[in-house]
Amino acid sequence: MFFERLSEFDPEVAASCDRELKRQQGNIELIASENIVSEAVLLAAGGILTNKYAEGYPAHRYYGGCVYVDEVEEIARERACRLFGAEHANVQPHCGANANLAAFMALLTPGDTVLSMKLSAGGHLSHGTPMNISGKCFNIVNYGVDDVTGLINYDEVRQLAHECKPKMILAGASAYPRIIDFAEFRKIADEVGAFLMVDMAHIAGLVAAGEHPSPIPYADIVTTTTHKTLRGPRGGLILCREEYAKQVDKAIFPGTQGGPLEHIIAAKAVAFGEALRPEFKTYQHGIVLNAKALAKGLLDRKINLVSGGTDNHLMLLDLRGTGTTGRDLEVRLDSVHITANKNSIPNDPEKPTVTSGIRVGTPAVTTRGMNEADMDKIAAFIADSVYDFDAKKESINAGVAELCAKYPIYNH
Ligand code: DSN
Repeated sequence: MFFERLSEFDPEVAASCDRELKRQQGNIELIASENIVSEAVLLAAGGILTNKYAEGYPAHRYYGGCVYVDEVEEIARERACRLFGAEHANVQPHCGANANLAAFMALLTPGDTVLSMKLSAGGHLSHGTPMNISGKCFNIVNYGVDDVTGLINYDEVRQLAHECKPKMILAGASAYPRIIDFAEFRKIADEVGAFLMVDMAHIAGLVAAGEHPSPIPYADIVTTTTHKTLRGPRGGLILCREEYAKQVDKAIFPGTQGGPLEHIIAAKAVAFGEALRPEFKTYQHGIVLNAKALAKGLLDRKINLVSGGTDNHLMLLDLRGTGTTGRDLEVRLDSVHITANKNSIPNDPEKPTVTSGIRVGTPAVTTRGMNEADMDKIAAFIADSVYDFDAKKESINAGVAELCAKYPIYNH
């Protein structure tokens, strides 16, 4: 439906886009960081604002003709502040990694020490890994998770903070299935005179709806992407107190980015508007209920989970002892039209390209309307893929096709 008109101009690209739409329709999407946006978000993201250069900020641009993109960017900024109860929003980051880099540049000087979560414990590349600019320009010290419980050990964070005296502590993760105690992070930061930055990319939708405690009252700077649980277009966002507003804005432009993507900012504004509606709270609650149902279904079928379950939208399957690796299971699931990603688990004996874990999440399936009973079916598909794949492959495929047909996307 979206590509009929495009195909009149470029049938080759339109055909690939159409095949991708069919893939999304015909697959169960369990990648915890993905979602399915509304038609309104798609329309804004594909709109004519892509034609406009607008370096700078509303009312302070380096180009003429910005009056209407100024309106759109102001709507996005105001809605983002209202949604999260923040004093200042910068809606220009092209992605989460750019938002994180700008947050570092706003508060720190290259060479400063940052205490952040280890990548292998569920952290993120842009939180200071050596191959990322954050790791190349700053002195990074890492905290992990407890070997037995899989939880953040706040005593370890405190001890490391007192030892390394960081200029900033960074809380937030890409593969952490439990509540993060931002108040405790604030206490630790205050004890050592550090800034507190929170990357809430994975849980932003849950935070907006009150399903996860908000970092806003505790953090000096909060970054997020807009496309995960928040269900907006692919992009980034920075929220901060007014006292850091100028530093943050300068760190994005001219610090680390050029012209903002005003069409994507329009789509962010639309998504923030959707998130301000009551039905968004129902949706986020559904994500959490579905995650708990999926976790129960997996545990009932003898699949271990890191930390024993989930409080949020995701869980990490611990495949040690099942005879399969994260890489193998990702391939098997792909072949039965279930999409997930291999993921290291804490102290993983396998290398990162193999892993002993699979990360799954419920934002996209909940958007499609799937419920807790459906999660139990999906848990059975996954467990059968682990323990009895050859015998069950055909029936899993049929079950996936039935579920996908029951919950169409974009009425396709
Ligand atoms: N790559 C994202 C994820 O999948 O969690 C984080 O940026």
